[in-house]
Amino acid sequence: MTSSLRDRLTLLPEVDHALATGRPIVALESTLISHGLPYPQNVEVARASEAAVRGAGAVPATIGIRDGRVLIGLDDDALDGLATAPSGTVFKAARPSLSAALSRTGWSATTVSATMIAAHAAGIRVFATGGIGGVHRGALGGPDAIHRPTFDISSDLEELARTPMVVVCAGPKGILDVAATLEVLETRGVPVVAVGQAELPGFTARSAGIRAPWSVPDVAAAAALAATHLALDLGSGIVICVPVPADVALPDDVARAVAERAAHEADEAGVHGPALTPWLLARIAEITDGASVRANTALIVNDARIAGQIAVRLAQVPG
Ligand code: PSU
Ligand code: MN
Repeated sequence: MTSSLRDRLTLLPEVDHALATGRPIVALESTLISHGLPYPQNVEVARASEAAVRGAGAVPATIGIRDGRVLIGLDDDALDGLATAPSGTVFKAARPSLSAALSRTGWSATTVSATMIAAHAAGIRVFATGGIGGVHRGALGGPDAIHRPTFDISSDLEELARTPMVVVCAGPKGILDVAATLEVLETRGVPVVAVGQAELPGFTARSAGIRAPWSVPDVAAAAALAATHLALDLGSGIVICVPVPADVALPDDVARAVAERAAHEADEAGVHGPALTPWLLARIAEITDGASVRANTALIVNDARIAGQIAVRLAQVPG
């Protein structure tokens, strides 16, 4: 009953074999499947992400929690089970709720923080997601605060500060106070790197309207920087940001305006806590008539592909 995290891992045979033989592996999270996207786009994107990792020459390991076990790699049935579980029955597991997730029966999906914990325990070094969580608008007061500060800052940021892992995303989610999110990451020692552009990628938009702290010209340079970061053993992760594919990107100003509108509506509706991010993503999908979902699915698959390429390069460097 009181097993360690390692004792609770159930590895898919393919992932187990890849770990034993030093093959490149990419962890994928499951909250974007259960809470981030509607059915059937969620299961389609989960499958397409795994295929993109394979296409790059790496092994995918989608991570979820079921009946007290942390599953490192989901087979087809498990992926379907998670994606089609009745809405509201899948628990959202982050660092603070990991013990609760492991104490209940049924499915829990892992957020960026919980996926990093599980992937690190398994020995995986590269992870792909859509957009990391961060400082919500109004968390700190100031011009974006509608009432008093909410202090709603994702546990993703704390995890990035304390778990050495390469996290590939399309930038912090656009629903956030992105500038404040970057400041927290800087304070906590987490490099944030844009690939192929000076501007920070803006999740469903190409640019967040802010210069990225660092940028590198291409994936090879991103992989080299990530290898150096991990080798220094600083303890923290590194965030590699690749822009959403141009053909489905929302215009920068549209993405920003919609995010602001949704944040105001969430405040008026009194939505807060772990429900806030899923609520905002769903509301933005409604407001944009599905355009945000098209961008979100494309960027997730693109991130998985790039993460696969980085994992392949890292596997050539002893870790
Ligand atoms: N990326 C997406 N969609 C998502 C998420 C990421 O494209 O739904 C999830 C991740 O699991 C991330 C979570 O950790 O949103 C952030 O939730 P919160 O703000 O409650 O920490
Ligand atoms: Mn939160």
